Amino acid sequence: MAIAAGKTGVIVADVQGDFTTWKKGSLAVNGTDKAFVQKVQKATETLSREGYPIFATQDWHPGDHISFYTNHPGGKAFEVIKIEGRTQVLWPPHCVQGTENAGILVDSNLFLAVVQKGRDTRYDSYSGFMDDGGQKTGMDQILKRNGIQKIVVYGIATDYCVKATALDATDAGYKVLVIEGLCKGVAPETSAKALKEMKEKGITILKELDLQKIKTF
Ligand code: VGL
Ligand code: ZN
Repeated sequence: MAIAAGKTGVIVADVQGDFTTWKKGSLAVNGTDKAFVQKVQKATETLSREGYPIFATQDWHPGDHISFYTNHPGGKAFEVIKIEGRTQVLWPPHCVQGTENAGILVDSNLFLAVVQKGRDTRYDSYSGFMDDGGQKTGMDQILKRNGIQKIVVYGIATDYCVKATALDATDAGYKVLVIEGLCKGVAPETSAKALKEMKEKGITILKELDLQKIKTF
Protein backbone atom coordinates (compact mmCIF):
# COMPACT_ATOMS: atom_id res chain seq x y z
CA MET A 1 0.00 0.00 0.00
CA ALA A 2 1.19 3.48 -0.87
CA ILE A 3 2.63 5.29 2.15
CA ALA A 4 0.56 8.45 1.88
CA ALA A 5 -2.67 6.58 1.17
CA GLY A 6 -3.68 5.88 4.76
CA LYS A 7 -5.72 8.95 5.50
CA THR A 8 -7.51 9.37 2.19
CA GLY A 9 -10.75 7.56 1.30
CA VAL A 10 -12.90 7.51 -1.81
CA ILE A 11 -16.68 7.99 -2.06
CA VAL A 12 -18.34 6.68 -5.23
CA ALA A 13 -21.64 8.55 -5.33
CA ASP A 14 -24.85 6.95 -6.61
CA VAL A 15 -23.54 5.06 -9.64
CA GLN A 16 -26.87 3.23 -9.94
CA GLY A 17 -28.89 1.89 -12.87
CA ASP A 18 -31.70 4.43 -12.58
CA PHE A 19 -29.27 7.32 -13.03
CA THR A 20 -27.75 5.91 -16.21
CA THR A 21 -28.60 5.92 -19.89
CA TRP A 22 -26.74 2.59 -20.09
CA LYS A 23 -29.47 0.86 -18.04
CA LYS A 24 -32.28 3.04 -19.46
CA GLY A 25 -32.80 4.41 -15.98
CA SER A 26 -35.90 6.33 -14.97
CA LEU A 27 -33.73 9.36 -14.06
CA ALA A 28 -30.98 8.81 -16.61
CA VAL A 29 -28.32 11.54 -16.53
CA ASN A 30 -26.78 12.63 -19.85
CA GLY A 31 -23.48 10.94 -20.66
CA THR A 32 -23.91 7.97 -18.34
CA ASP A 33 -23.45 5.34 -21.02
CA LYS A 34 -21.67 2.01 -20.61
CA ALA A 35 -18.29 3.60 -21.43
CA PHE A 36 -18.71 6.15 -18.63
CA VAL A 37 -19.60 3.51 -16.05
CA GLN A 38 -16.65 1.37 -17.20
CA LYS A 39 -14.37 4.39 -16.79
CA VAL A 40 -15.64 4.83 -13.23
CA GLN A 41 -15.18 1.10 -12.59
CA LYS A 42 -11.55 1.21 -13.85
CA ALA A 43 -10.69 4.32 -11.85
CA THR A 44 -12.17 2.76 -8.71
CA GLU A 45 -10.16 -0.44 -9.28
CA THR A 46 -7.01 1.66 -9.65
CA LEU A 47 -7.64 3.62 -6.45
CA SER A 48 -8.44 0.41 -4.56
CA ARG A 49 -5.22 -1.21 -5.83
CA GLU A 50 -3.32 1.86 -4.64
CA GLY A 51 -4.61 1.18 -1.14
CA TYR A 52 -7.37 3.77 -0.81
CA PRO A 53 -10.45 2.51 1.06
CA ILE A 54 -13.51 2.84 -1.17
CA PHE A 55 -16.98 3.75 0.09
CA ALA A 56 -20.19 4.15 -1.87
CA THR A 57 -23.47 5.94 -1.51
CA GLN A 58 -26.71 4.41 -2.72
CA ASP A 59 -29.94 6.35 -3.23
CA TRP A 60 -32.49 4.01 -1.64
CA HIS A 61 -36.06 5.30 -1.59
CA PRO A 62 -39.33 3.76 -0.41
CA GLY A 63 -42.05 3.74 -3.11
CA ASP A 64 -43.98 6.51 -1.37
CA HIS A 65 -40.96 8.86 -1.20
CA ILE A 66 -41.64 12.59 -1.08
CA SER A 67 -39.29 13.32 -4.00
CA PHE A 68 -41.37 11.35 -6.52
CA TYR A 69 -43.72 13.51 -8.60
CA THR A 70 -46.14 10.59 -8.68
CA ASN A 71 -46.69 11.05 -4.94
CA HIS A 72 -47.94 14.63 -5.44
CA PRO A 73 -51.39 15.04 -7.03
CA GLY A 74 -50.92 17.21 -10.13
CA GLY A 75 -47.14 17.14 -9.69
CA LYS A 76 -44.94 17.02 -12.78
CA ALA A 77 -41.47 15.54 -13.28
CA PHE A 78 -38.68 18.07 -12.64
CA GLU A 79 -41.09 20.62 -11.18
CA VAL A 80 -39.61 22.55 -8.25
CA ILE A 81 -41.87 23.03 -5.24
CA LYS A 82 -41.58 24.17 -1.63
CA ILE A 83 -42.22 21.70 1.17
CA GLU A 84 -42.17 23.18 4.67
CA GLY A 85 -39.86 25.91 3.41
CA ARG A 86 -37.45 23.50 1.70
CA THR A 87 -36.88 23.45 -2.05
CA GLN A 88 -37.85 20.08 -3.48
CA VAL A 89 -37.35 18.92 -7.06
CA LEU A 90 -40.04 16.42 -8.02
CA TRP A 91 -38.24 13.52 -9.68
CA PRO A 92 -39.49 10.55 -11.63
CA PRO A 93 -39.65 7.55 -9.27
CA HIS A 94 -36.11 6.18 -9.06
CA CYS A 95 -33.86 3.95 -6.95
CA VAL A 96 -36.80 2.26 -5.27
CA GLN A 97 -35.56 -0.11 -2.57
CA GLY A 98 -35.03 -3.61 -3.89
CA THR A 99 -35.56 -2.84 -7.58
CA GLU A 100 -32.94 -3.91 -10.12
CA ASN A 101 -32.08 -0.37 -11.22
CA ALA A 102 -31.43 0.71 -7.62
CA GLY A 103 -28.36 -1.51 -7.78
CA ILE A 104 -24.85 -0.05 -7.87
CA LEU A 105 -23.04 -0.65 -11.18
CA VAL A 106 -19.50 -0.58 -9.78
CA ASP A 107 -18.25 -3.95 -8.48
CA SER A 108 -19.39 -4.16 -4.85
CA ASN A 109 -16.28 -6.18 -3.91
CA LEU A 110 -14.37 -2.88 -4.08
CA PHE A 111 -16.42 -1.26 -1.29
CA LEU A 112 -15.54 -1.24 2.36
CA ALA A 113 -19.05 0.07 3.09
CA VAL A 114 -22.16 1.23 1.24
CA VAL A 115 -24.14 4.06 2.82
CA GLN A 116 -27.81 4.15 1.83
CA LYS A 117 -29.65 7.47 1.80
CA GLY A 118 -33.14 8.80 1.16
CA ARG A 119 -34.75 5.96 3.09
CA ASP A 120 -37.07 8.27 5.04
CA THR A 121 -40.26 8.93 3.06
CA ARG A 122 -40.47 12.49 4.41
CA TYR A 123 -37.07 13.82 3.34
CA ASP A 124 -34.88 13.90 0.26
CA SER A 125 -31.19 13.25 0.70
CA TYR A 126 -28.68 14.16 -1.97
CA SER A 127 -25.85 14.20 0.55
CA GLY A 128 -24.22 10.99 1.68
CA PHE A 129 -23.83 12.53 5.13
CA MET A 130 -27.37 13.63 6.07
CA ASP A 131 -30.88 14.08 4.75
CA ASP A 132 -32.85 17.30 4.30
CA GLY A 133 -34.33 16.81 7.77
CA GLY A 134 -30.83 16.85 9.28
CA GLN A 135 -30.82 13.12 10.11
CA LYS A 136 -27.29 11.78 9.72
CA THR A 137 -26.43 8.67 7.75
CA GLY A 138 -23.60 6.53 9.09
CA MET A 139 -21.07 8.09 6.71
CA ASP A 140 -19.18 10.37 9.10
CA GLN A 141 -18.85 7.61 11.72
CA ILE A 142 -17.69 5.08 9.14
CA LEU A 143 -15.05 7.44 7.77
CA LYS A 144 -13.86 8.36 11.26
CA ARG A 145 -13.70 4.72 12.32
CA ASN A 146 -11.42 4.15 9.33
CA GLY A 147 -9.18 7.11 10.15
CA ILE A 148 -10.15 9.01 7.02
CA GLN A 149 -9.36 12.74 6.94
CA LYS A 150 -9.36 13.43 3.21
CA ILE A 151 -11.84 12.20 0.64
CA VAL A 152 -12.03 11.87 -3.11
CA VAL A 153 -15.59 12.09 -4.48
CA TYR A 154 -17.04 11.27 -7.91
CA GLY A 155 -20.16 9.77 -9.46
CA ILE A 156 -23.70 10.90 -10.28
CA ALA A 157 -24.97 13.57 -10.19
CA THR A 158 -22.47 16.44 -10.18
CA ASP A 159 -25.19 18.96 -9.35
CA TYR A 160 -26.93 16.88 -6.65
CA CYS A 161 -25.30 13.96 -4.83
CA VAL A 162 -21.68 14.80 -5.65
CA LYS A 163 -22.11 18.46 -4.76
CA ALA A 164 -24.06 17.87 -1.54
CA THR A 165 -21.73 15.11 -0.38
CA ALA A 166 -18.59 17.12 -1.13
CA LEU A 167 -19.94 20.26 0.59
CA ASP A 168 -21.15 18.37 3.66
CA ALA A 169 -17.79 16.58 3.89
CA THR A 170 -16.06 19.96 3.86
CA ASP A 171 -18.37 21.23 6.59
CA ALA A 172 -17.60 18.09 8.61
CA GLY A 173 -13.88 18.94 8.45
CA TYR A 174 -12.62 16.67 5.68
CA LYS A 175 -10.34 17.85 2.89
CA VAL A 176 -12.16 17.08 -0.34
CA LEU A 177 -11.18 16.47 -3.96
CA VAL A 178 -13.69 15.92 -6.79
CA ILE A 179 -12.75 14.26 -10.09
CA GLU A 180 -14.85 16.08 -12.67
CA GLY A 181 -14.23 13.57 -15.46
CA LEU A 182 -15.73 10.79 -13.34
CA CYS A 183 -18.96 12.77 -12.73
CA LYS A 184 -22.03 13.53 -14.84
CA GLY A 185 -24.66 16.15 -14.06
CA VAL A 186 -28.42 16.43 -14.52
CA ALA A 187 -28.15 19.84 -16.25
CA PRO A 188 -25.15 21.82 -17.65
CA GLU A 189 -26.00 25.10 -15.84
CA THR A 190 -26.48 23.57 -12.40
CA SER A 191 -23.39 21.38 -12.89
CA ALA A 192 -21.20 24.39 -13.77
CA LYS A 193 -22.62 26.21 -10.75
CA ALA A 194 -21.95 23.20 -8.53
CA LEU A 195 -18.29 23.02 -9.61
CA LYS A 196 -17.90 26.76 -8.97
CA GLU A 197 -19.53 26.47 -5.53
CA MET A 198 -17.30 23.53 -4.60
CA LYS A 199 -14.15 25.41 -5.70
CA GLU A 200 -15.20 28.43 -3.66
CA LYS A 201 -15.55 26.17 -0.63
CA GLY A 202 -11.91 25.11 -1.07
CA ILE A 203 -12.60 21.76 -2.73
CA THR A 204 -9.95 20.66 -5.22
CA ILE A 205 -11.36 19.86 -8.66
CA LEU A 206 -9.36 17.49 -10.87
CA LYS A 207 -10.29 17.04 -14.53
CA GLU A 208 -9.27 13.38 -14.52
CA LEU A 209 -7.81 10.74 -12.20
CA ASP A 210 -4.24 11.74 -11.30
CA LEU A 211 -2.65 9.51 -8.64
CA GLN A 212 0.16 11.96 -7.94
CA LYS A 213 -2.27 14.80 -7.25
CA ILE A 214 -4.45 12.57 -5.08
CA LYS A 215 -1.42 11.55 -3.06
CA THR A 216 -0.50 15.15 -2.28
CA PHE A 217 -3.74 17.20 -2.10
C1 VGL B 1 -29.96 12.33 -6.73
C2 VGL B 1 -31.72 13.11 -7.96
C3 VGL B 1 -32.59 12.41 -7.17
C4 VGL B 1 -28.51 12.28 -6.49
C5 VGL B 1 -30.82 11.62 -5.93
O1 VGL B 1 -28.14 11.59 -5.51
O2 VGL B 1 -27.73 12.91 -7.25
N1 VGL B 1 -30.41 13.08 -7.73
N2 VGL B 1 -32.13 11.66 -6.16
ZN1 ZN C 1 -33.24 10.26 -5.10
